[in-house]
Amino acid sequence: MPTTLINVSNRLPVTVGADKITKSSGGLVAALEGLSKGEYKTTWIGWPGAAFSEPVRQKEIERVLRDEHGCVPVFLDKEETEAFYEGFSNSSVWPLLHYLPNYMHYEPAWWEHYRNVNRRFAERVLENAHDGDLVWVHDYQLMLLPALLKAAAPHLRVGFFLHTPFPVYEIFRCLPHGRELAAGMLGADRIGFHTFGYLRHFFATAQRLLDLDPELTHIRTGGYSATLGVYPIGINAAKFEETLNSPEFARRREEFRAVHGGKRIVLSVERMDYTKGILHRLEAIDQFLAGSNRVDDVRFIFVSVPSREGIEEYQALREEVEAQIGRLNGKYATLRNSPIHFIHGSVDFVDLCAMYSLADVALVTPLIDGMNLVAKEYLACQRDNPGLLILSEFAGAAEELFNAFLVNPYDAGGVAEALAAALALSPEEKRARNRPMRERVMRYDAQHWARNFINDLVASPAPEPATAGADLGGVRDAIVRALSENRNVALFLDYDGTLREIERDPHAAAPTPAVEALLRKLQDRPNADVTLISGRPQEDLERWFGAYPFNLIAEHGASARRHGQREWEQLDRTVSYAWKAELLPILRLYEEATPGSFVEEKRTSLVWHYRKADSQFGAWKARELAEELVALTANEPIQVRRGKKIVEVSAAEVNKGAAVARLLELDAGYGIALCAGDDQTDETMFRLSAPRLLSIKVGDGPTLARYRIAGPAEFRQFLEEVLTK
Ligand code: GDG
Repeated sequence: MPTTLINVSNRLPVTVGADKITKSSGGLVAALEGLSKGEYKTTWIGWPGAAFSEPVRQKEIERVLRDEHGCVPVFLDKEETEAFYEGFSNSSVWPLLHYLPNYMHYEPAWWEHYRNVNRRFAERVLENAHDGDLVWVHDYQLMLLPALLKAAAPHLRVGFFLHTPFPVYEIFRCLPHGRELAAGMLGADRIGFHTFGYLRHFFATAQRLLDLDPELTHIRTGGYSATLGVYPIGINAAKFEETLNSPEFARRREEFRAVHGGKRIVLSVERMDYTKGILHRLEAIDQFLAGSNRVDDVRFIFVSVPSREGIEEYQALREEVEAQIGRLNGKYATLRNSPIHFIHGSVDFVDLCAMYSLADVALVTPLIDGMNLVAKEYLACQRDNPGLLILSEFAGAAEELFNAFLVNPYDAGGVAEALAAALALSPEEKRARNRPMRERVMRYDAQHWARNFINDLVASPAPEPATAGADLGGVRDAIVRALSENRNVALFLDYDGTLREIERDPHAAAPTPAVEALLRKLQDRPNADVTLISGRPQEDLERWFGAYPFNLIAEHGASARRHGQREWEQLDRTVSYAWKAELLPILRLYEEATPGSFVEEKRTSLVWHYRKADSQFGAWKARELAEELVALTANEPIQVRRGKKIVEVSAAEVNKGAAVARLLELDAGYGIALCAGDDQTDETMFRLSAPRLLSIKVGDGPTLARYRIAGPAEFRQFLEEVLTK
């Protein structure tokens, strides 16, 4: 049985018009068409390109799209397309992804629509997806979709590919709701970018904006793990090859050769978009023409496909480009030539290939571009009569197209010089430059790109169980059985991050009503013997939990208060803390050198906190501090620990595990015991090997615990379930 691949993009690969449906021929369509039919059955989910409000018409379109094109439409009305597509996607997200905050606009209502439309897409995917299907989400319009899908169907394999650049954190953070967008992408099992630079920027953004602790290509969050990868998109090589071999192509090329009467042709093809550097290019052309004595021999052809015309910036750009071209043609036209030939529209595919093939130079100078397929397509057409590619060094394609003339599009003089040099290059040299690039472009084509991404998506580690499900069945059954047989169940429960969600400010982490409701159930349940165990001082535990009939263990196991007693017992009477005075000045040095960090002096330990510092800088300094402390205390019974945004130094003999072991010894009559915790200090409990002792890790990260549960909310729910059975 072929695997079903559900491809999700803003636009379907077809456009539904008033009386017919037209197929589009983009690279993505070709890439997916090229996947073997025996291996994959492809369904496409997206917007059909126009608003259809009548239910009867919608039903009919839906049927035809599904039966004849393998497509499932997401219908959007006019208001939605304006707010979701032209608004948030193209006026807020697009400019920022392209480092142009000055072009950014934002309206809260757009964001609401963006969220709703992403939800609508999620519903459509979930209606159509079954276990074992692959879902591949494309681009910046659908950044929330991966996490929405994962939350509803954790076992679905979800991939996300970003076709644009991903900018540095300082730019991305300007985007209102950037945090939600990055978190949305992280719902995917695999996230693909065109270049390593974009991947690196996303990685740093996840670290700094979302406060995550990623490993170079893996980012774990909410029980899931996203793997990042680099997949430079290619062109539909087979279609170009086929067209170059067609008689139609040869005919058109000859026709155009005659039209342009022996002139040198410099070609630019793009959507009319401010990222493509059109005005900067015109400035370079002005400088070139001003310095050239062969103005009549060169013709610049601009194919500018109308794009996003509902957006003000795009209308303004069009006007400015047309005015500028008018000025330049006025300035440089002679009776023999008008140097710039401007087409505001698209040309058909064979014509495009003929022009690519005829052009002496392709001038591709975006200010920034995710990849830029035009550059690759131009090379594909340089088979017999080679021309030269001048390419912006800020296009993703520049990383692969190493033999092109690379230029800085902001440097008009430099681009003008490159133009003059390109026109003067010998055919042999052009051929030599193009050959290895063309080979690469034809070999690593769109099909290769899609296959690579999908193979890696299939090979991504299986999604980790986020919630109990079958995996927690064993521990649940054991507790329920013990309770039903009236045996004691000893519960050793960490507080912060286990029973209750972590707060940035530890003082704000008082028990919530949900936690209190659970604690009351625990206190009322006969045979449940509860110990709350924490790194917090005695006062916190007494204030919040003093009234419950629970054992309390404070300060990571340095002191305990048995249920029914008023006094705290020091478990660390024999431990010396003389080292605190010696190590404190070192921690102070790090406090001083790391803005936002601070030292906390506890009775039993010293803690350097950096959760309010820049997370990358903080993590770097934490590593340095931990190494320094480990080296200094190598021969002493002192433990240095890197926890969540902290480095802590404490006495090695004092830990939660030792305290739990002591209680278990004192009360060996328990039927079953369970310890649960979320961070490294809880690992000392998980390491214990007492009989009938079970362990649950709450949240991400490596652990010795036998079971895992996604977070405090899921853990509370789990306890409620076992207590009420
Ligand atoms: C986004 C990213 C990334 C253009 N004019 C005509 C025409 N085209 C075709 C070209 C090419 C496509 O449109 C443009 O693709 P680009 O890659 O150059 O740019 P974007 O549209 O901005 O695409 C970009 C891409 O996604 C893929 O990931 O490379 O960085 O911004 O295929 O041939 N086709 C025809 N007539 C035209 O007049 N037939």
